[in-house]
Amino acid sequence: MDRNELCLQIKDAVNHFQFNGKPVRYERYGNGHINDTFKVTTEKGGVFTDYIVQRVNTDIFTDPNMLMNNIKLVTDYIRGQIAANGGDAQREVMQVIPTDANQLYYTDVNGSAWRAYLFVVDSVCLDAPRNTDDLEKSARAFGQFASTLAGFDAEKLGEPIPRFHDTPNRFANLMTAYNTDKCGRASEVKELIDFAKEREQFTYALQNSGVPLRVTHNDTKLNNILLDKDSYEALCVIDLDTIMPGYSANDFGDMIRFSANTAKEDEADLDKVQVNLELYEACVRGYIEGTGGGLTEQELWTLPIGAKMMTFECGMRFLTDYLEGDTYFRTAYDKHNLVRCLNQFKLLSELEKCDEQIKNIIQKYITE
Ligand code: ADP
Ligand code: GN1
Ligand code: MG
Repeated sequence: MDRNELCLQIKDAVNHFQFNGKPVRYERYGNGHINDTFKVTTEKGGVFTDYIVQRVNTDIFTDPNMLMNNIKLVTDYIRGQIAANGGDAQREVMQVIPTDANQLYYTDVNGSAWRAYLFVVDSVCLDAPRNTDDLEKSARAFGQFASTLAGFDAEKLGEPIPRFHDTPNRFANLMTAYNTDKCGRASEVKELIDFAKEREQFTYALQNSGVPLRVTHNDTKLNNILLDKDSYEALCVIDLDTIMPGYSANDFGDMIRFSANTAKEDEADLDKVQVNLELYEACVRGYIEGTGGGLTEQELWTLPIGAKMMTFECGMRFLTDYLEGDTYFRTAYDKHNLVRCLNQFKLLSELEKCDEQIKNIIQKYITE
């Protein structure tokens, strides 16, 4: 969709929510790869209130009704837990703002689905940790998020993206995209395909590990958590689109993939892509503490598998999207997805080299 069209759509959408006052300002916001996100400010009697308004990517989330139902169920449940523990429900859990027709999302004349959340005041989010403390705190918050949801009945949740972290299936999709070669890009990526094929057996490692399915977030990037703008304490887990049953190793692993990389996930200079073991350990410490003893020992040993799995899977997803014509992830330039894949595959090779050191880190937190 071009910018003008999106502009017209947001102008209309902001008038359809139960906001406090009239919308007076809106701007593009954040660095997500999937939805179109805006910060919207309303005014009533000199009082300004901020909201997040998003055009849901319905090419990816084909059932916005199920999606928003999941989010409402989960956020209501978390709000109940916060109230029981004396927390600040205004800032620690996302709040869905209903539409003027009292629905969880608004469908415009073009069929686009729009939703709104209260903007968590005085919050920021990071695209990279500034230090080990940032990551430890965020990992702890993602761990706490998992333990808060431990009592939530997963049967109530729909599956917004089927087989989201089914890594063997992601491998099969990559092979199909490579063999179909819709955009004539296959010859460019032969080495990357060979790299993936050498690791096909590994894709089954979590499914064969016998660890339990839990209610997981499934997209635990650092920029999916809000921090207090002054103290940088973790406040609120966001981007709840992919909450589904999954493995704790996937949530842990996606944090490592994104945050223990010495470079951003789309850094093109691969020499800069290394594993920062101090950040890795901070993430282990924070996540295990956050889950409050809720993970079995067997699960703890799968955490490093999850780190490699999520890195591998994400690399394969970027490459699949490149081969299919860049229709899934938002890209800023022609070979963006290819660069992202190269980056993730380099990170995977680096993680593989650190297997022994990482084992020692996990051991430390199992015996402590
Ligand atoms: P995407 O699925 O595209 O990643 P997100 O739901 O993660 O979309 O939102 C994109 C960005 O918008 C986040 O990284 C964060 O910066 C910001 N954001 C989202 N929800 C809120 C909120 N309730 N309060 C403040 N900022 C938010
Ligand atoms: C997407 O939505 P966002 O930007 O937080 C993607 C994740 C990927 C990530 C890679 C629904 O996350 O699965 O790991 O990009 N989300 C979806 O940066 O596919
Ligand atoms: Mg996001």
